[in-house]
Amino acid sequence: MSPPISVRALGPRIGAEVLQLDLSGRLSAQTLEALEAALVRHEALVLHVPELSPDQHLAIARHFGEPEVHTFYPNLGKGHEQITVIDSKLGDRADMWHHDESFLPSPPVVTMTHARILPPLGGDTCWISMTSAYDALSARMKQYLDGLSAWHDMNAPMTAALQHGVVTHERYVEVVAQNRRHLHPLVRVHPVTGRRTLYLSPTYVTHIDGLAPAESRAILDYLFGHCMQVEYLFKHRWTVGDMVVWDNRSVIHNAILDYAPHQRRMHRASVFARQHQGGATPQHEESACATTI
Ligand SMILES: O=C(O)CCC(=O)C(=O)O
Repeated sequence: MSPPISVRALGPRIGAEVLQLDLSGRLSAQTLEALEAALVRHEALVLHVPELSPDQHLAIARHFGEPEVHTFYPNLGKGHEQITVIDSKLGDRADMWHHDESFLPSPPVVTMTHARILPPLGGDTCWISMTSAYDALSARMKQYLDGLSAWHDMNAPMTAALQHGVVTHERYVEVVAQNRRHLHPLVRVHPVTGRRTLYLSPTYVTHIDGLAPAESRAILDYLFGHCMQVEYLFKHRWTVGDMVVWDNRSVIHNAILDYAPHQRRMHRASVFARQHQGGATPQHEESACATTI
């Protein structure tokens, strides 16, 4: 029997595309499972689906977990609150390295973003494989990180945005009042692959718990620099109708802001793990030092 989808790797560590995905009918359970397997293996998966409707977008999202209403981006409104809109015309952008909403106690496990309006040039998105970055650390550094946790704080980028005049003071106060922050282990275990992955980003992580401030800063700066090596990177140049699905447990991402004054509009859905799914039910033992996501 032929496989339900055909997947072509776009890089040795991260990134793949699905060739010829037919959306004219409902996607079969077999196809969705094959998509999930490809996602877990390649960490970021490009689909070419120009005809994808918001309902189809949500139907695919539901296979991966429980679609969320995003914490701070706007959405499509009544009936489609779980389709988030990131539109430069509305002043929204995502030009920061981050795991999606890592300031939540259980951040989304998978995100899928569909390109609706693109600038003539630019607006590419980049992903970094945090599993590959972890693998490449020295044995001594891995040992040092074991058992350490870091604070992920939604207010950190808001403060920067206020300083750069990107948000109003009213909006800043509204967001900061939510006081969303959470302590996560710096090293986590992927629940499906069992691979260890670094869990930190320069956007949301403020400091490592329990370390002297200068020590925390030095370690974070080393780790951020280490992760930013090009061999862990996958970059996608969008065409309208592309959708990229990424594994928020194992990658960070950044949408390059180089297209002003042109418009860039993306529709996205992200999902929380369901208790009965692989995403939430660890298939691998937790180690004493790293926590399964
Ligand atoms: O606009 C993009 O390409 C990425 C959007 C993003 O960062 C997000 O959905 O969290």
